[in-house]
Amino acid sequence: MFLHIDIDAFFPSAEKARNKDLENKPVVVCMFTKNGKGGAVASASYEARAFGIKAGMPVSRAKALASQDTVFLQADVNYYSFLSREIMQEIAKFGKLEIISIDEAYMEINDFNEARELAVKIKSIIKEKFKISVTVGIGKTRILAKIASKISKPDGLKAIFSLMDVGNYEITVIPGIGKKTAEILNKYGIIKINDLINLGTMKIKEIFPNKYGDYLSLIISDNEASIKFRKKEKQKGKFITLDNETEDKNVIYKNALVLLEKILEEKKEELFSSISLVLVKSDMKNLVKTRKVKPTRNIDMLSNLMKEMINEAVIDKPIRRIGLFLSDFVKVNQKSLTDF
Ligand code: DCP
Ligand code: CA
Repeated sequence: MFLHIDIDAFFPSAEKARNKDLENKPVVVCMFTKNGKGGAVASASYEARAFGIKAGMPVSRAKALASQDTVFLQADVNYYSFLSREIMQEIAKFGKLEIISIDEAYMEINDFNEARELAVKIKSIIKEKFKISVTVGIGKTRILAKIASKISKPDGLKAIFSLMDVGNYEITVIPGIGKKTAEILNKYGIIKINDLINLGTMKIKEIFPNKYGDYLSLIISDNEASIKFRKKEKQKGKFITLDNETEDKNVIYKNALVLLEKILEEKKEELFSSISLVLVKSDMKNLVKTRKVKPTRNIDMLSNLMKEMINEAVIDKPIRRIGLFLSDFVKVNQKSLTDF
């Protein structure tokens, strides 16, 4: 059995935990742009979700939907990371924890009754110590545990033994089935999980003759499947050709910074979760460095990462072209341990 432990509305809950005045209020945590006008919603408390406010939405749209007493706050990612570590440490006292994102983790437990007792214990301890509610899903596989928590949020606890247990839910509760895949499957009349189970592995592999089809097949057979594929991240990139080839890291940095500013200017609402630097050398060979980040559009943070990458780069030939790519933050269902 696996537990999937997922903190409810993590960023807003973290804000509520340190400020009693926010209790029961709609709270929207945002990544504002530098001038404070634009930006995107990072997460909305459940009270704010009732107005239709969602993660990823432009702040302007969220403000239009919000009630008068809705509180908008700038994300304080350092605090959330710190809190995340504290909470994960607490949970890790009960067993081996596989942390998959800032607010999600799995734990493998041998026995079902034990899993259930542990889930209750974890929920109450986190509430008591941190004033934060978590949802715990229990499942035969990680995916089933994750589905269990997804459908029982917030403050939920649910166990699933087979995908059939959730046959009446829409296919989109399956991690990895997003809007686009759902649309494809809907065309085949597949709306609910039961439809997908009845479709069978052969037909699934016919529709998706790739790794994704293998993944869905494993899921409907209640086998452990790892989501190694990710939804395609939308990338925004730019290149600049230097007037004069150079090995001077300061010159490279200054040019890269211009690219960064341009990309941020063109993608005003986006948060980015990875930054890649491409240095094209005079022998036309490429040097590529990438850094993952928590969703951000903070120019200081991104430019610092850029500086780090440039400092690390071994520049053995003059550089003639510089490229910079930022990837949009897309919600992925499973992130690797190293992302956080
Ligand atoms: N996050 C973000 N931008 C997004 C999605 C998430 O910055 N587009 C951040 C804020 C969230 C945190 O990651 O608080 C965890 O994401 P979840 O998807 O687990 O969402 P929440 O914890 O906010 O809500 P819940 O798990 O209750 O649905
Ligand atoms: Ca969460």
